[in-house]
Amino acid sequence: MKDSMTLPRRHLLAGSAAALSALGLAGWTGGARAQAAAAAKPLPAYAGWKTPDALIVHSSSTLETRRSAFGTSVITPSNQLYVRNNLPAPDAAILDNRDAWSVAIDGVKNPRSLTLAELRTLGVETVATVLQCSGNGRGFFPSKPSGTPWQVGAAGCVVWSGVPLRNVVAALGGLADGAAYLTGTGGEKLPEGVDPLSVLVERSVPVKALDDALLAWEMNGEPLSLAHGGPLRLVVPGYQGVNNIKYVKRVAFTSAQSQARIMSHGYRMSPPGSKASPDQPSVWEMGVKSWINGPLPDKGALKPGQVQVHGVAFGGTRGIKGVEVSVDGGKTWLAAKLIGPDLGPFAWRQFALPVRLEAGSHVLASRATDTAGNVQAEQREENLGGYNNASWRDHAVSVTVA
Ligand SMILES: Nc1nc2c(c(=O)[nH]1)N[C@H]1C(S)=C(S)[C@@H](COP(=O)(O)O)O[C@H]1N2
Ligand SMILES: [Mo]
Repeated sequence: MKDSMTLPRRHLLAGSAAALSALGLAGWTGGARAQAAAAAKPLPAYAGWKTPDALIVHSSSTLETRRSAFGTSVITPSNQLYVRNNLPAPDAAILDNRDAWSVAIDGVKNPRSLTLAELRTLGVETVATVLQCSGNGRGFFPSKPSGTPWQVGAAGCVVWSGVPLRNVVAALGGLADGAAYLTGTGGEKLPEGVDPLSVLVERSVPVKALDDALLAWEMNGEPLSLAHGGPLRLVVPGYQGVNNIKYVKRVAFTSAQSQARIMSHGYRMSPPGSKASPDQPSVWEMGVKSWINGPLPDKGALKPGQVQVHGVAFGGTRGIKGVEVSVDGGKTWLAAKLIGPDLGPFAWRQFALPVRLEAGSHVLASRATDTAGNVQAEQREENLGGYNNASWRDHAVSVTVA
């Protein structure tokens, strides 16, 4: 299943710049930016409360956080967080009575449905996780895979509150025999006249994910919004975004993976030139990755002198041991300092390194190492769908000092 293809914003910018130069106004970048903003798509209604300036609207179901909007704080504010919907979001009326939302739990000794009100009595925990679309970084693939050309902003670090799924399983007598996968089903209304399995958002992850999974009803200290899966979401810490099922209506412990197309053929690491198939690896656990959020080239040339190179780093299911920064495109590396609070293995860490930059152009890169010693790769793993891009070279930025 691919994101719908939309005109990248850089084309709008290029278009406006060309229009301005035709009018003899080339170089009047304030005007070019205003014109590009006017041409940008508006936020869709279900996400109308978000901050437009912080987001790139690829389509009504794909909103990306601007790299410059990540700033230097650890938590991504909800109103700046990316959105990705494979189906139209459900009607906002599902939030009218949150406590009445019910989720069916199958593949346990005593299967039954539980309301959100009942779930709240079974326990509560808070966990910070990186929520990242597996297509984040697809925009850097030279092969131009179909799908949204996300750069770095199909990701954020957010705080969830909800009940540990293992508490729910314990309350229902434990896992039934033969449970190999944890399968979550989204509660969207399916379009009519098509095979339900071709559109259903249903994903399976290995059952070991039960150790950390949460049924979450709050994000960043607020009741979960519709855009992010309210009233209830399956959160699988350390796993790619698609496995974190919004408006979750069923959780099943199954012996086989879901037959839904989004599981069997979508989100597979298919070799270039091949066809997606269920025997290829699915996008599950995230790998070690980092990127620089400043300085960025979009504000024009920097003045010679000291800058704070800063960014974020995460290890998927593991914490971060360290981050190195290069200001010469990866020829030499310096250890950056991990800054800010450590919110646990599933959150990202902020890093910073003060460096002096002299006049010229400089390629800034970052390279993270997780607590198991895995080092962020230089190259992306080529694949049909443009998934799992963690290449430090692809995520480098080039800045000019003058
Ligand atoms: N029910 C449901 N859950 C879903 C999706 C969806 O379309 N429907 N999209 C998935 C994908 S591909 C991603 S990247 C994340 C996006 O989460 P967000 O929109 O809260 O940022 O949700 C995942 N969970
Ligand atoms: Mo995604």
